[in-house]
Amino acid sequence: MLAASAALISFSQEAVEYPITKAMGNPLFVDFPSQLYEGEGTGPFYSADASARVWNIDGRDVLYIYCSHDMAPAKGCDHMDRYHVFSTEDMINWTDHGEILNADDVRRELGWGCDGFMWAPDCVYNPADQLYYFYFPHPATEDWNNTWRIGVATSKYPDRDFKLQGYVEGMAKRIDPHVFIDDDGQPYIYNGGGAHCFGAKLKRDNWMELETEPVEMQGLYDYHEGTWIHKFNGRYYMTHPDNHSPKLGGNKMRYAVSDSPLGPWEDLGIYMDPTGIETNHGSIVNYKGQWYAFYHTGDFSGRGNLRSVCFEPITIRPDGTIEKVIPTWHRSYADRKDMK
Ligand code: FUB
Repeated sequence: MLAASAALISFSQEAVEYPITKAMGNPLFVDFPSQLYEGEGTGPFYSADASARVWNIDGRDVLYIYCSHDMAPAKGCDHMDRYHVFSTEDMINWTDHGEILNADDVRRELGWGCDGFMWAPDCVYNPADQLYYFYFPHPATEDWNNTWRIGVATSKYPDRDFKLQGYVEGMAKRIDPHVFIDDDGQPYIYNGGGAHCFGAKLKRDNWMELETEPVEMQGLYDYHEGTWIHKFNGRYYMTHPDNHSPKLGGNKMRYAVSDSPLGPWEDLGIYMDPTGIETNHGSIVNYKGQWYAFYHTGDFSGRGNLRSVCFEPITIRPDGTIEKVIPTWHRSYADRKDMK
């Protein structure tokens, strides 16, 4: 039923000019057009795995979303073959800056890769060389489950002109790269999946090379994938989806704290209830003084593999605990005019 409602949204079949800006609420980005997977025409833009980053651009704080792109028709997560970048300055008007990278680019320019499988990415800014580093998980061959690499592309801009550089050698063959830069400028890189999470230092003068061997993070509870680190009052917070069963609503989002970016971690429990689909994956960011949790749902499509990024304002209490978030996915669905 939900999928049929979503299909009522129609888009122009003409070539799309980027950037495009539209006012929207949860679920985000579905009002933007998306190409179909190996098909003619366009449909709603489905997105997942949001990495939210705030950068000062020409004196203005701008929030960027680097996320993966669920392509319709979906076949599991196999067809996710490209990335777009989004931004906002008011959490209402969102800009789609267009595609920055796809799986064909990786195969053509780096000589490895496979169709699809451009999964949860991240992006950070290196002030030393004034480049944005875009990290993405992608298999080296069609044997996708055993050959994951963490690819890297860089750009002078946060939203365009990314050039593929290679991959981070020595990482675990797992997904969902995340880079955290500590206050002293030291970058750390994480990835994980299949209940294991790894972290390592990147070289300060080369953000594509490891300074230390990846070590498995200790003390996490029911870790699934989707590592995200933020710092609050001098402590390190890791948020991640757990393994909560899809039959019971899907992944919950948990958090753990540490006095070190590489743990050991102390689990502090759940900060977000399931969103009704198998996976969740998100990020936590402070924008203009307000903390936000980004996550994804399948509420617009009714399909677990045609997801939509959403966000909720959250409260981190003075004692460092996070007030539990009830995702507004039911309300956002009911509120949509085109669903009535
Ligand atoms: O989007 C593809 C995969 O699904 C991501 O890499 C995981 O975190 C899960 O959200």
